[in-house]
Amino acid sequence: MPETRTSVCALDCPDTCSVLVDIDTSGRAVRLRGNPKHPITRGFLCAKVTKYLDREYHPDRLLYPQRRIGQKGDGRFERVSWDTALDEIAERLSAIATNYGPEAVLPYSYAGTMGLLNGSGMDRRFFHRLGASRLDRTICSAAGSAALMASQGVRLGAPPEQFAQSKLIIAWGANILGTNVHLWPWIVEARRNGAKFYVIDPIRNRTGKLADRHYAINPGSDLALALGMAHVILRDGLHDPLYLAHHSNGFEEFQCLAAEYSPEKVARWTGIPAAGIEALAREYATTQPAAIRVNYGVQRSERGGSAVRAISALPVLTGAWRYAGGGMQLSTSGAFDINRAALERADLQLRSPLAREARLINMAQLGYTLAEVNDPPVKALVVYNSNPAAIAPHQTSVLAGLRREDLFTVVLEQFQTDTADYADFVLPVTTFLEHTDLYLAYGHYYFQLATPALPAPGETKSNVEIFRALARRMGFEEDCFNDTEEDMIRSLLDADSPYLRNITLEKLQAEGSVRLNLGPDGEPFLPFAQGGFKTASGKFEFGSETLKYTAPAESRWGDAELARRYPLELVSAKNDDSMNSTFGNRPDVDAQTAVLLIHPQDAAARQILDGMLVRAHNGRGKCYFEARVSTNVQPGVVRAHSVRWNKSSIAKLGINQLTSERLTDIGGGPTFYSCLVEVLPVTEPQQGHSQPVMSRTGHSDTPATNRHPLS
Ligand SMILES: Nc1nc2c(c(=O)[nH]1)N[C@H]1C(S)=C(S)[C@@H](COP(=O)(O)OP(=O)(O)OC[C@H]3O[C@@H](n4cnc5c(=O)[nH]c(N)nc54)[C@H](O)[C@@H]3O)O[C@H]1N2
Ligand SMILES: Nc1nc2c(c(=O)[nH]1)N[C@H]1C(S)=C(S)[C@@H](COP(=O)(O)OP(=O)(O)OC[C@H]3O[C@@H](n4cnc5c(=O)[nH]c(N)nc54)[C@H](O)[C@@H]3O)O[C@H]1N2
Ligand code: SF4
Ligand SMILES: [Mo]
Repeated sequence: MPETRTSVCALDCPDTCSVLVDIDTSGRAVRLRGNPKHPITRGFLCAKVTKYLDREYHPDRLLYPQRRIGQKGDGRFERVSWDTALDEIAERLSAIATNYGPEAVLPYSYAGTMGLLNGSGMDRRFFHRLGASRLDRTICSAAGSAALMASQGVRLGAPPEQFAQSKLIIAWGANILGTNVHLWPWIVEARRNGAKFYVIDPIRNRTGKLADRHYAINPGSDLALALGMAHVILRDGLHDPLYLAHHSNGFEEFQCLAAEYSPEKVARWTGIPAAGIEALAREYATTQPAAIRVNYGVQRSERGGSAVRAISALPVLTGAWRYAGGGMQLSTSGAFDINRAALERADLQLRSPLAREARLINMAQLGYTLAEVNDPPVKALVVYNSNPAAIAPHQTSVLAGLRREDLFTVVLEQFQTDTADYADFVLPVTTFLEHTDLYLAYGHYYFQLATPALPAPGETKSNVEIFRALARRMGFEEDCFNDTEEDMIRSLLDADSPYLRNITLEKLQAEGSVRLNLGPDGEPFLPFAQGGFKTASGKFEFGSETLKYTAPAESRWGDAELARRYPLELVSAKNDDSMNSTFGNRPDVDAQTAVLLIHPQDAAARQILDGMLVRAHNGRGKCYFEARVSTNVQPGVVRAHSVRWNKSSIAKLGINQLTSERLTDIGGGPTFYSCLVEVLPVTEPQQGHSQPVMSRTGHSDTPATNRHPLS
């Protein structure tokens, strides 16, 4: 009988969709659809996950454990049994822990799956019990999260449904159509009711093109813009004195600070004319309800944390939090107030040979860590839910580290990624359609349970199963290593949180998706309408002492010598049709991520024509692209979509050859979008003189760059 099963999209996306899986009589899935009954998914999926069955049934899926036979990076392996793989891995990890101390083992994972069990469950228990180094998972949202924690004390935001009631919506470094498409229908509804929609983004992307106004801000200057807007609001007395008096701390200092940021001054940093800043600030302050959707694009630059903090001050200044359809959303994840201690069992570190809390290693500095950290050095790396060889900054140093002969590397993967090519063992894992997990969301307030919709192919296992089996091999005897998925869910729900009251495994099993308890039924959830900030003072903290603006050192207004040598700012933002590097094996995605947008003026100055093969380089490395001459970027800014697989790129050089390991102002996040480069045409010597090379990658199905003489 054909049937339809329900699942949850596990990709790192704020929308966390409820997915329907149509299955034919032979048991094969034939279609994925958005669940029409789910209040956020509302019957549609993004284009990339609509096509996910291609990935599910792809002939390149990894199905068996493999052991390396070639050089590191070659990607040559032999098939081995699970017993052989697990025995050998357990033996090597034990030996390394004994010889160097358990902190010589480093887990490396991010949000390849957002599932709590497979993303921060049995894996964490395993590494805590071992006494392994702890990984500081900063690669994405650390700066913005630190900002929200400092100012609001909690990561809560306006619910997406309420955007329909807004009269003014600002997408601030948020490519909503590409990365958060389920918010879009509410924006459409709001606009139908007369709302204005503005976008603040250095790039004119699909979202910017559909806006009433697009402010092409200089990369990394958002802190200045937010202060400039505050300047106008306060100067013109458009603030909400009652809200500020009751619910904020440090307002007087903030007022003094903002006074220094006149629109004229801010215009020079941001590239937005003073009159535009004036108008935007006044309109924002005098329109209620007004909502800001700020996404993580803003915080990937040197002053990114402070930028988010200053932006979060705007709805406090105007009292926008009072209204349904007002306020701000960066993340909603703070409402999923689960019992992390029970899920992750950090206490097991005390039972490890280390007998204390292990050291913390910043994942945004993997290259540095593998080269320099020496107390003890990292001797084993266990990678899952991530592809650091492609996605981590300063790729030359990351790859040098992965190539180290004395580094024992295990990679749990669905596909043979760039990172898997460097593994000593590759272990095949299930997809979200094949395992049980529980999903929180960072763009809405529904908790969702997924049980397997499809059988696990070949010998694939979930992360949970693999770490459970490894724990047994290592002789870890604690009961928690026998926990079933259901046991784990019960323990993480056993939390002292009003948001989780009455949410049980049984309820999740019965309903699939459960709205958190956010207050009385039928009443809008207004997280900060009456204050209720979760800082120590219980008030919004302006933190003015941290908000003085200076341009990012790595920008056209920063280090002058650097900017002279590398005069273009590279923004390597997300690709609409993929998910970081996850779909990098798809030819269409490969072509989309092979392109560099460059403004006609910058192209002309360098004799670059549309379609030409170009090289972007800086002091750290280089990467080749097909040039697309376009006014969707401003002069001085170039844009490439992330993240192409290294192995599909010319000379196997990925975009993160160009990015640095410099960290953000707060939170220790990476600064992917503070990146200066120079771009030049690639010329080939031909019959005595140089000829520019036309790239053929863009529109064909096979990445022609693979065939290029430079590869
Ligand atoms: N289709 C798709 N969806 C995704 C992903 C994907 O790869 N593809 N990745 C997922 C992940 S991991 C994340 S973290 C989220 C991220 O979601 P977003 O934060 O929306 O994505 P980004 O592309 O990083 O940045 C958003 C926008 O910020 C702009 N931007 C860059 N620098 C600046 C700046 O200095 N100031 C301002 N104002 N804007 C700036 C970029 O041009 C981009 O249009 O998306 C998730 N969803
Ligand atoms: N230049 C540049 N670099 C960037 C960014 C950028 O914008 N520009 N964005 C950064 C950001 S925001 C992020 S979040 C990171 C993302 O970087 P990563 O966290 O590495 O994310 P992905 O590239 O999507 O790779 C996730 C991998 O997890 C695997 N996977 C999926 N499900 C499972 C599972 O259940 N088990 C196991 N073991 N594996 C699974 C997938 O097959 C995939 O290869 O990249 C960062 N790097
Ligand atoms: S990637 Fe995002 S929008 Fe696409 S199906 Fe998954 S959760 Fe939904
Ligand atoms: Mo991310």
